Amino acid sequence: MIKCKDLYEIFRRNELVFFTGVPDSTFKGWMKFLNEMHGKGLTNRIAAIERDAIGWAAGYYIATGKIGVVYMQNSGLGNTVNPITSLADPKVYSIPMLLMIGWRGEPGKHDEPQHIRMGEITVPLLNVLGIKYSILPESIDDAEKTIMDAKKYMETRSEPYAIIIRKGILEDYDKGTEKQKFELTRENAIKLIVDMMDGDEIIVSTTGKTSRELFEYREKSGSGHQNDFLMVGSMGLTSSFGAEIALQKPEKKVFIFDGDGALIMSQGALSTIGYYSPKNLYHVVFDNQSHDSTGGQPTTSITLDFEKLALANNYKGVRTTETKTGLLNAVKEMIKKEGPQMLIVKVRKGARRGLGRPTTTPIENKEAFIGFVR
Ligand SMILES: Cc1ncc(C[n+]2csc(CCOP(=O)(O)OP(=O)(O)O)c2C)c(N)n1
Repeated sequence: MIKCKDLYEIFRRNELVFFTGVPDSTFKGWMKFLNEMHGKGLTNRIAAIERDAIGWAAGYYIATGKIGVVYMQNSGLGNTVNPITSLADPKVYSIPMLLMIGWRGEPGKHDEPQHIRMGEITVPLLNVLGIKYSILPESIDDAEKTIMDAKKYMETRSEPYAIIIRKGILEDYDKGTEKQKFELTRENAIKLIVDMMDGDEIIVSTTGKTSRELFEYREKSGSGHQNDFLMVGSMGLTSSFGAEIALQKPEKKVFIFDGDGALIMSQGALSTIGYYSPKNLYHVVFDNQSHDSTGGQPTTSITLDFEKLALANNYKGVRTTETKTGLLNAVKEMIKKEGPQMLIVKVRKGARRGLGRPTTTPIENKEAFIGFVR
């Protein structure tokens, strides 16, 4: 296993000190390290979506002549295909950058359904894109040689290069716990909202622990899963998916359970939602100011005014709360109003230990949900 500090020293010796991307749990220790070291010898530019990270790294190269490192989970590789082929590719601007890709769904290893296809096609996709790659070796000396060779390749050819990171290769760096400023956990907030429903509402819940917590609560309360669509992959798509269901099924109240990271990733969808304005749409954002599901890395939510964002996009109303009583009151008031409405719930980072994963398959989830919705 490679220590974060040792990996950083290799990057530093190779003048690779600019990092940008969207986090992945495959290297969550490394992400934590980058966040802590930001401004102290390296830059960690938090990107909203992987495709933007290609833009940040390209801008960095053009401005400084130095090569940036773009990190991502392989689920985000598809989001980079357009800027890789139309900006970084040697047939266009020929911009070198090092892609650091976490390999979920590696063939032969157990992983969740949403990672299987991308795990299989990660290497073929790099081949199709014409990107040379290596798999990061486990020994530090071999890792150093890989990164040095990658640097040489990028410099001589002025092209992107990819390093694929298997699960368990990088150390799980942890440096103490952080102070928590909010009263509610995301799981508590989910339970409180679900308990206020009368059973006929639809919930579309976002990628990561939100969907896992909702699933477990439904299991525990024995209410079945038919009302819920768990968006286990496709981060950011709960908003468009949920809003279209609301437009097609105006007689049902549709709740979107979103995360700040996922909402930021798909901010454009808010504009479409506001334009078509489904009256029955209630968009709840659990804002823990982080990508909690991949290890709690910061998002840019701290400088984002969600209330202004929603109103600027033509939502009919918006409210923010951070307490239990505030939440109960806000939901009671919100569902009396015409949508689209947004409710921002400020929650603590973190989840319960031992939180499970859905035990039904996505196909079972889809079929039960269709049965309820149609
Ligand atoms: C396109 C894409 N990029 C990255 C990921 C990895 N990923 C899964 S959940 C998650 C964090 C989501 O953060 P947020 O929406 O704020 O919800 P939280 O986990 O904080 O509840 C990330 C980065 C992914 N699934 N898909």
